[in-house]
Amino acid sequence: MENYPAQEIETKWRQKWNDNDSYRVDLKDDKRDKLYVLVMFSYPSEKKLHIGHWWNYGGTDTYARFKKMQGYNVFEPMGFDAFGLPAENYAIKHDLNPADVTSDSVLYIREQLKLIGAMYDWSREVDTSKPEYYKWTQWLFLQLFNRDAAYRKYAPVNWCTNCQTVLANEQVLSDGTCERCSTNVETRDLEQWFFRITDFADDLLDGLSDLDWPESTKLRQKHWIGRSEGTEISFLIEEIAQNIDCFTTRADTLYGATYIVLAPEHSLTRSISTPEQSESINEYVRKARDLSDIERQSLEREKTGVFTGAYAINPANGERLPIWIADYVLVTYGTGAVMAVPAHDQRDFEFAAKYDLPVQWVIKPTNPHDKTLKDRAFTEFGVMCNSAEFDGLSSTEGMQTITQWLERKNAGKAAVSYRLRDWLISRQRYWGAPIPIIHCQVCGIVPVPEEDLPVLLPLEGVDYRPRGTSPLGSSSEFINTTCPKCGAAAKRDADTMDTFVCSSWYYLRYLSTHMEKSAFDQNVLSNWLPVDVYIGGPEHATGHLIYARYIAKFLNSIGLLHYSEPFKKMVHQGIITHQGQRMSKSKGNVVNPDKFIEKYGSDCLRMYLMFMGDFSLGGDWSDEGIIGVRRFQNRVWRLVNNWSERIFIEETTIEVDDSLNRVKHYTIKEVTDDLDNFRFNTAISRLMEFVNELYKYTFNPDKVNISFLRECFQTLIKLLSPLAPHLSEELWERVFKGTNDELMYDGWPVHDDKILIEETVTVVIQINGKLIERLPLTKGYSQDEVFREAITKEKVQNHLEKGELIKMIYIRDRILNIVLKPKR
Ligand code: ANZ
Ligand code: ZN
Repeated sequence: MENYPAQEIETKWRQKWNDNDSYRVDLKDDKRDKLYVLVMFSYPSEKKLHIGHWWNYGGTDTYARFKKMQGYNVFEPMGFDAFGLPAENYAIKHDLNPADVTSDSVLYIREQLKLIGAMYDWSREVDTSKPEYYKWTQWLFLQLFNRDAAYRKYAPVNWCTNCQTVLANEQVLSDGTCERCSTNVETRDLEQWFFRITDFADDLLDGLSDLDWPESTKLRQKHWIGRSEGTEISFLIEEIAQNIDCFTTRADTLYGATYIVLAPEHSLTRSISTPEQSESINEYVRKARDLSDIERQSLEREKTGVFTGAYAINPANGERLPIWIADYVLVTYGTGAVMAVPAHDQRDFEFAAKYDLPVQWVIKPTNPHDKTLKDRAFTEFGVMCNSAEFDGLSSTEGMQTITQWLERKNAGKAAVSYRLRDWLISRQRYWGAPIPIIHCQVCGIVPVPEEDLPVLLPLEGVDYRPRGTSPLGSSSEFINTTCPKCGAAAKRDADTMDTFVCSSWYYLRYLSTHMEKSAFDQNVLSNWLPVDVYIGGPEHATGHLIYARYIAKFLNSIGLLHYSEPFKKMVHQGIITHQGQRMSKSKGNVVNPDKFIEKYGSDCLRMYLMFMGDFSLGGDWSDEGIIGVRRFQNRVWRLVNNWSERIFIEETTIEVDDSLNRVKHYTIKEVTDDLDNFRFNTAISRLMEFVNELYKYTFNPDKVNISFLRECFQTLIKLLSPLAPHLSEELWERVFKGTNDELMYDGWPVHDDKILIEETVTVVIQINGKLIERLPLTKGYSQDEVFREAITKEKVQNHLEKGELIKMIYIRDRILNIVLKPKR
């Protein structure tokens, strides 16, 4: 029997699926439960898909196929996040037009995607750079604008000198560089467009608790939102009779404040500085601009600052505190001013040491035996001291008592601060959705009327290269218009929207691609949302995943969506490496999928990737590894084909093999559970074991119960089908054609617990090498499960009491060896 002829068969099935429109989804089907399986769409920057795309698209499709066979009406769409810097920067580098680069790339990638053999319903593709799509992105902007949730503000913003555009905080990495090009990001004062995401800060936090997302991702969002409860305390500057309000989370340290720090950009900076100081202050303020907020807050950076010459009064003890300016205080957080407590805040401590400012200890450890170090701040909670009538209160009591006391004196109040900033969405770049706004000298900012959408991005006549101002401004045809309100000559807004606006709602458009009169179809949405499973990288935790949640909450708040959490369950794919390293062109270790598809077939590539490692952890690619999977596929191919002639001859005299029957049910149970949890690698291992058993069973054809073997083959092919769809369809057709043409709709196998339970094994419990117990247990118990059984036995308990458990060694279904260290 020949090997699996991948090329021929895979082409045949893709053609067939295409001709039969096999994967068109009926969104109105109400007989089956819906399941919306969404994978983050691709952005076509350069032509090719790489192996990483195969990893998450292949895995996602395996899950989707499995669920479809279980009877769900599965919707698994695909599209293109086509606007934005990746395509644009690539185009500029190669002196091409971003629109051409994008459409070429989409054409090419779409064909590559088809090779995966995924169940994409291409009639529902979205491309965010097409007017049919961005018309509705602009409509979304107008919905926000009309409710004052999109606004323009002159503010200090992140500026990438290489990309020559502003960036949202979410696009600046923790080392202060641009996420796209790794250039240092600086601060500039510019008038820009923002979305009021901060209005939903609490909703975004509260919503997290109901989501079935990886805890680490929820935590990252929580930190990013950064809700912080504290106190705002007023320090009076007598000379100008004005207060400086400082936000603190440690009101209990008020008596330890020895100076005040303002952010360089604070509005009081200039009015309080004495003439002698003002030159050095101006210089300092200017320098602070070269850094992004993120860099300024880095704990490793050496603190710098300047004294203003002014003082403010501590409301608690009347002390005069010098007012400094330092860049580690951000104008955008809290009130932009800090009461510095060097004894109990490490940044203040370092600053005070450098500029020789006093340190006053006002918190001591709760346990009087604990010593504090004098060469660093004591930042923990403790007991108040050196704090007049508040001495002896715990930090927690102190924070409350001091806050109430300040409230009575009118010198402070309880306050909440958030790290989250409003979302800066305008970009000084060409390749994006134009902002649907017109600037009129008479009427001011005027929204483009909805019926005039889309505001088309001109594909010709624009010098699209970035130059620090918006390229669209260079097109007089685009920029000059008339005011929709008064008819006077006016100018269009020349900025485009951040691509994350496009991707904040694309999952809604998939459900309504054909709607011309509105962004989405409410009826369909109400049946199909939320997305049941969303698959994508964890790097989106504090970007796309927050933006999309925000937009859903906004649309919900204005009655356009019936739900406010778009993605019920989130799965992150891991990263695949090659030769132990992340793939990159510069290292020359990028694996090109095409070559392997040609050689081994698409199913083999998909299955090898899934076999390589845990889906959410990733794995290391090896050229040899794929051969192992190829061999397995050939084994299945030959086994089933070898029997295809004989499989329908009834043979009744031979009994069903109980042990193989148990393997069969065990395989169903495990593979089902594995696929449900994106554990593709272990599912494949189980299938390999099953195939080994089938080979053993068929070794002597005279002892085979044919109808039982037939059942086993059916089970095998079905379980294999989500992992190797082409191969499985072909085998099904060859062997079972007529009984059931459409493998996919024939249902997913179900195991019988009764058959499994009968299979018991005896697991020996050893303690320090001595046999203590023999336990009859169900096959397949994990170490934990065996241990749990073992400790119910008295003999085991008695032994365990004599020593301290150091480790356990478990040989599946045979021995659990417990190693104890004797107690003294
Ligand atoms: C006095 C103090 C004493 C503070 C102490 C801490 C410890 P989170 O938890 O992140 O909200 N802070 C306030 N506004 C700031 C700004 N704009 N830029 C930089 N730092 C700022 O942190 C709140 C604490 O960060 C505040 O509490 C303040 O320092 C500082 F023993 O005030 B604290
Ligand atoms: Zn950049």
